[in-house]
Amino acid sequence: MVAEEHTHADKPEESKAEKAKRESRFLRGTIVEALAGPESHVNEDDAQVLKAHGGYQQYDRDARRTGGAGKAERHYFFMVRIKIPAGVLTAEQYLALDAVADELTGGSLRITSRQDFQLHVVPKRHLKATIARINHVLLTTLGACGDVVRNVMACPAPLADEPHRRIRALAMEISRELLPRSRAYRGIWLEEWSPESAASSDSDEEPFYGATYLPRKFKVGITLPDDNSVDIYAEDVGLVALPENGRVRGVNILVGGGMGLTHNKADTFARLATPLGYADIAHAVEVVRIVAAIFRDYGNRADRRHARLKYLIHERGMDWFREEFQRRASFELRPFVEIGPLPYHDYAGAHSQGDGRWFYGLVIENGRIRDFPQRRIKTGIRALIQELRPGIILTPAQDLLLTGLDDAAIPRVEAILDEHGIPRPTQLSAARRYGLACPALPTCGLAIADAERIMPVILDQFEQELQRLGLTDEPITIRMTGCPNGCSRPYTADIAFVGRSPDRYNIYVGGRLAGDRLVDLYAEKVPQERLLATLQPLLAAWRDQRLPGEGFGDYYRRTYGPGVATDIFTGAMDPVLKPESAGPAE
Ligand code: SRM
Ligand code: SF4
Repeated sequence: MVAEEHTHADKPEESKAEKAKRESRFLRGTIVEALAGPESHVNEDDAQVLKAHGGYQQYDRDARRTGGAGKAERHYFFMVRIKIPAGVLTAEQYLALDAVADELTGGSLRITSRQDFQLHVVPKRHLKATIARINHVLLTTLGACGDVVRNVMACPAPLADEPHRRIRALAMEISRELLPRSRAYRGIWLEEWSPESAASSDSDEEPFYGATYLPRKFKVGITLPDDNSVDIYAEDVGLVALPENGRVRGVNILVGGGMGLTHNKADTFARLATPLGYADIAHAVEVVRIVAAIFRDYGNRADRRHARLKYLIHERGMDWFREEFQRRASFELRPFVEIGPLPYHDYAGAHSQGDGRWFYGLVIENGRIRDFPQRRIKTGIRALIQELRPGIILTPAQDLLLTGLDDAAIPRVEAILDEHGIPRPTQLSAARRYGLACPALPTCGLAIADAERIMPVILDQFEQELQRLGLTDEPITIRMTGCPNGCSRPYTADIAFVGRSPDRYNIYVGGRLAGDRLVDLYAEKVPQERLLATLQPLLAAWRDQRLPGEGFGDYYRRTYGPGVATDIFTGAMDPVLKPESAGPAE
């Protein structure tokens, strides 16, 4: 094994973001001064550095639309993301976050598509108190955003067997191992600050990351062969732990997944992660460290649009990557073990944990926990957690599992849901259970169109149509994003709507819950009110022509061909979805 390298090979000119990181003195920037200043926002460089602390500067996109033009009139606030490895937290931690949301932010808690929580609409004057209070209950925002290893996901099922326990523990170990080490976080948010204390050290405190951290975000997911709810093929590095006689012996390693693409930029694409090999479980942390280190050393630092592992692998090829990996590894990489399509579970409703206890999966539409006029979701979940004190696991589908419940708790859960007007999971259609939408407008600075806000209406329409066709209970995944960055992982769904311009969407079809297949572009720039009408003929054809049990995406593929990137295992084709990759037109 070679020593850790920081070669930043082939180093052309660095991007603005690289410069901001380099000059930040290990994530300090001038955040302390900016927090103390009278403005409602921070400068561009500090906003960049703040991301690694878990904070995103945003502004009210609705107000900008209706208000006057120009930066000065923007109504700024921050989004704070809490990094929760494997999505596991305690009742006390939940209740503390619930209170912080009410007292210091816009009031909602939002479960993300990576098992985190986000607090939205945090005014600058409340940033320090918000982050400090999160830390007081032993949670952190460090590394939740920014150019570092992001939240490490793991299959959320709280089953009491060794493999499930092992992968949860592994997610936490990888997360700890690759957390930034800079003392800036503590100095800025947790100590009595002064410019001196927060700027205290300029020495190299980042043995792994170095002064400029990674070229961009880096995502890790871990699962078992019986569940793909983490969307393993969308990760920069995905580990599928393979049990033998009840114990995890090793991991299949997949690398180079990613969803983000840009409309009209043919050199950008979504890519499914491809097999690298198999390693003993004892080497799993080393595996992730090496893959991240190759990205650190060779990733594109001049053009952020191409600064993801998937582009590096696409450009240099898997053979180069495997060789580079092996050169750095202390062990021999073994051949990838063949695995079939991974099933998918949303864990809704009551399930046995296998230790005499139960868990109960709540379906939270778009992960948004707040009170709506008819459905008092925030109050209801708080009441549940105050009374039952369960364990909590957030899922990659923006849902929440209450864990460790005894027999008597299940009827109480359902009674409390009923009291607060929250539908029981069993009352929801499959489309509603499996649907995902990103936040988009009004908080996301990159949104082109709405997603979370209109998804409930879109699902109402699809539910009615699916009911008319007698397909209400068929598992189908419909995902929506306000732009092509892919935050709700649209490009592996049965059906995806991706914001193309305000109120218009590209429609993609042909993925499936197993997450191992990319979609085709089916129709472009469809007005929001025509989304259902555009898909109606295809839905009807699915009903009429499908094989027994055949899902929508599978029917589409059988009928219209394999599309761009279906076989990730043969390596015959690089599994990418370019912005213009079109399937058969209607
Ligand atoms: Fe994302 C940027 C929200 C998961 C790909 N994402 C953003 C930002 C921070 C917008 C920004 O840069 O200003 C969004 C904040 C909106 C808001 O108001 O909250 C945002 N992303 C989210 C969340 C909250 C969506 C959700 O519905 O839950 C998810 C937070 C995850 C977390 O807890 O860490 C979220 N983002 C994802 C995923 C899915 C995943 O990781 O499994 C992806 C696709 C996978 C991938 O990374 O390729 C994703 N987000 C992006 C991208 C495109 C990256 C790229 O390679 O081009 C951006 C844009 C960027 O980074 O410049 C982005
Ligand atoms: Fe924002 Fe686009 Fe991500 Fe949606 S997909 S949260 S609009 S960056």
